[in-house]
Amino acid sequence: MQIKTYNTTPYDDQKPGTSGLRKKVRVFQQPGYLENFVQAIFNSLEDFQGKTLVLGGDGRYFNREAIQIIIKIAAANGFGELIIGQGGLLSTPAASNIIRKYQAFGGIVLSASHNPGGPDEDFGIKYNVSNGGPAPEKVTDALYQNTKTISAYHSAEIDDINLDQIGEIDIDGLKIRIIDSVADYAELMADIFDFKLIKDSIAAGLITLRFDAMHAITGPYAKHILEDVLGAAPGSVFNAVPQEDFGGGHPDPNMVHAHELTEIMFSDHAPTFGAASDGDGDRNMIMGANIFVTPSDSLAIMAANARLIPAYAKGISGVARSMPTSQAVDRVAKALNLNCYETPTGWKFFGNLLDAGKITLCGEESFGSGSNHVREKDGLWAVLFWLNLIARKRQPVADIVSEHWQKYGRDIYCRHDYEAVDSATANGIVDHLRSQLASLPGKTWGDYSVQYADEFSYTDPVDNSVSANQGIRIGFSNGSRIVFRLSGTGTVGATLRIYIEKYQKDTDNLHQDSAIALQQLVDIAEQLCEVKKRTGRTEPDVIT
Ligand code: VG1
Ligand code: CO
Repeated sequence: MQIKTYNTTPYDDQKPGTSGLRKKVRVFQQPGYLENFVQAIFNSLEDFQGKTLVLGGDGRYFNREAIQIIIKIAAANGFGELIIGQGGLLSTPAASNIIRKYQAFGGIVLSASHNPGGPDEDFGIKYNVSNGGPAPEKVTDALYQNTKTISAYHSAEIDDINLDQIGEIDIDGLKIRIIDSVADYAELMADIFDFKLIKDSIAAGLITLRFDAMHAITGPYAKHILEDVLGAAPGSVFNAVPQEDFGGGHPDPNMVHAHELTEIMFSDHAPTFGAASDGDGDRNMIMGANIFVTPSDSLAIMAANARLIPAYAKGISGVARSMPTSQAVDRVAKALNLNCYETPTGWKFFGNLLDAGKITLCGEESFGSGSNHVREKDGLWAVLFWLNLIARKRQPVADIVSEHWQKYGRDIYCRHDYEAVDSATANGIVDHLRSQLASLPGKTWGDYSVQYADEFSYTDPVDNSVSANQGIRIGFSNGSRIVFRLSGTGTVGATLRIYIEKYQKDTDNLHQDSAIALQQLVDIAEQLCEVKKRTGRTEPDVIT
């Protein structure tokens, strides 16, 4: 195999964010931009000669071109085998599974997840390590340092690979395997859940369902598992064909962007269960007839009922949630005497806890949950968990949620996002918040008295690494919280996220409207951060 070395100069904007590097497609299309980043990944790794690399993406615009470029750079850098999803497609959880199952050295996942796709939209790339999970910060830091000094990349002089043809090819000792994107993942799901029970419940009409794949990667996975294997009516999975631009929408499974599903679920012909997933298949939204389950509640309910699922029937070792996620799961952990961890935002922080067996389930408020079955969050896994739960409990979603609240109380929750804020203004908001921290404890607004105010810093209990500046937390003596942080996945300006949570244990008041219940805290948040005042905006871009 001929290997060519190309001189290059560094780009100064290749710092990975919450989940890899995300930029506009046109940024990635600059000469050497993707090549630099991929070579920098390999420069920061050791001892991978002859080993296996997994490659796949969510199918968005530029996915195929990027894969051909990466194949050539990986070949030139000495990998011995490349495992690639057919058509260049692998959902994020499926990629994680493939890395683990075939004991690969690592994997490259191409996705900008919930961000829109298309020539003028977003693209992304991230590196996952041998446990199947996103590279931890020490790896992404080394990779970033490399992008700043890179002077050359290597590329093999080989023809483009036919990504659509399943099979194995050998190029001068380099093995390239194109695999079915769905089969291994479907097998894993069948090992975790009681497929027979779910299938019988669907056949008996106890469960009727709609799944919105949002024109994204989960379509083929959901169609195969829910319709072909579990027998859901044809058409139950809709928007099921992955498109390069996700049909022009945001493939983000919340009630704002999955409005088609939301309308169905709040209509009088709603099925018993509804769900959606995101661009790369790691997020999930859970709904029942006339009810939306917040991701934080979903995690808590899964933890409380884990023993009803075959894979977790012997019990779970512990749970973790990202810092802004509501404390609902903490209450379950306390009652069941489970380990409970609060980590920074982003799945990479769960990896060590899962590897060490300290936790079995984990999740984030941003519509992500997962378990030790892979090292990524997993949208369809969460959907199957709920289907298995409904089939076991033989109860509607609304009753399962309501009973949970009766027992543990309810953490009423919402998140307000202010998107594409001028970066200097956003940093000014965070500085302003930071400057108030010392003086906030003891300050009172009506029922809310500040108990603590800090900037979250996390010390990993496994390797003792410290991640500082992970968001501003303001906790009130009645258990309520307001959290502020800047997004690490956006591609335009800055996104300010405000997370608001109120604990309600009075059993007569569990079903109140969350917007009304949280209004006072929303007002306090504005007084503290002044986002409306400083940006001139009157309301958030998205409320979830
Ligand atoms: C967001 C979410 C975070 C999630 C991340 C990646 O990050 O808040 O919880 O892990 O996206 O999810 P940020 O920094 O924008 O808040 V995915 O499904 O976009 O890979
Ligand atoms: Co995602």
